[in-house]
Amino acid sequence: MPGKILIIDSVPTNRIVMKVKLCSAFYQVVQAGTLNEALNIIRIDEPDLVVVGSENARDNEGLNLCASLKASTESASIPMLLLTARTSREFRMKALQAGADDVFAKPVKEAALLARIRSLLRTRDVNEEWRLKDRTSRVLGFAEQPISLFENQATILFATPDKSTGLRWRTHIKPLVPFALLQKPLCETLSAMAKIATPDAFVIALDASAPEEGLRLLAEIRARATTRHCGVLVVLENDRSDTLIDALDLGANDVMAHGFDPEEMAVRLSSIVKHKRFRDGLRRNVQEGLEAAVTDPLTGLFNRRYALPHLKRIAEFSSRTKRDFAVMVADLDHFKAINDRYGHVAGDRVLEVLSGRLRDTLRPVDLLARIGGEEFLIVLPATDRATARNMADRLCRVINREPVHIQKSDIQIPVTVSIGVAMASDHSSTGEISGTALLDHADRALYGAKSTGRNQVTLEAAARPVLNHTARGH
Ligand code: GH3
Ligand code: MG
Repeated sequence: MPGKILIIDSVPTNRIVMKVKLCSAFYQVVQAGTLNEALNIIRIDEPDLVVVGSENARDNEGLNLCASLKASTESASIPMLLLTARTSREFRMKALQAGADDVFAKPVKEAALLARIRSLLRTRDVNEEWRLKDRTSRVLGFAEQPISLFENQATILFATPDKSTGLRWRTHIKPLVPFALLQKPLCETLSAMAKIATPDAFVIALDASAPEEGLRLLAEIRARATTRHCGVLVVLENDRSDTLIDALDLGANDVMAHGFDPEEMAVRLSSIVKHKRFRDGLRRNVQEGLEAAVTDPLTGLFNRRYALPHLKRIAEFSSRTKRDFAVMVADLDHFKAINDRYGHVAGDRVLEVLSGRLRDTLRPVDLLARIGGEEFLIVLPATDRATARNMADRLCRVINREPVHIQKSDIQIPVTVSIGVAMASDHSSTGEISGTALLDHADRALYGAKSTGRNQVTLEAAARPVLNHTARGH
């Protein structure tokens, strides 16, 4: 089933006619004759979309129904269409202001109505998907940011066939919306995107005689990664349902079928921007949640959850390319004593500062992760033994180079580190190199470095210290 639609109409025959139309397009249909019946249905089993039908004599009833559904928290986010016998602009404006997503005049053009339903359901699906992901991030304890819809001014770009239309529209819209307004000729809009910040929404004017250019721009906007999430409002100069259907199916968020009208455009644009900003917020939350899931909050380094699969991928890549790589485990020396002597907060600061020193010394391609309290995993891809040894030596030195200064208490804490190193090439004769096995080997080498004095590097194959910074006076 492509979706569930609730028809609300006080006239039973109208409901039946509409039900037949929607069922033939494979929608599941439920019906209500009054607002209360509708709210009961919504409470039990939320529909994906609501179609409100209203008769001439009862048009205000239809408007009130829309307003009541928008006002109820249970139904506020469900898209809503109003079918009416009235065709006046005034009535259309009232319906949009009451919360309807669109208004169709009876007799309804079935294909256009179905295209509008498809478009609204598609948007709703996308919103739901992001809402679900956002909820997951929150349940996991990430992404606590509330969504702010208008933290900075939204930008709208008018793409019109000629400059004068764009100018006229901007002038009329400006007093009605709090947005920054730009304009470009249709044919230059895409090339302009490389030079300007991506707008929140596009308004595309379709030339009645040659709508192809505008439709092509719409398709490009939806295809490109940078503009895919922008809102799009299409303006048709004549009420051509084939063009309207094309625009909706190509991904327009909304279509003005009766040409330019400043008030109507302001209402539709505000709704598009609000929805777009809401989705942006959800997406950002999910992105930040994903980052938080793989990041250690104290040091900002990757955590074990990220590091181990990454190590596995490096091992697989190395097996394929036959290039050696190094796995290191670095562990701070006598860290417990640092905590005991200076306190846990100072200990945390030491971890932060030293993580920064390690990060600044490694190359961007190297992996650095905090895999235990004061234990770090370092992986150097495509690296031979001599280079790995040099790098481990440098890391030892940068940790020991100068004590960590704790500003608050103005104390200096000297710290050293021991590093165990395992080289993939020492194990490649046994076939596939396993990242976790190499990690075990590096751990064993680290044990060697600890047991023979600390503040030094031990290579697994050598199994003895190769550098001793204490002895060298560091
Ligand atoms: P060794 O030289 O043998 O590694 O000795 P060590 O004291 O560093 O090792 P041990 O495993 O005995 O102690 C590690 C200490 O690290 C114990 C724990 O309190 C501390 N630690 C672990 N995680 C954190 C943290 O996030 N912050 C702080 N301040 N201390 C931590
Ligand atoms: Mg330690």
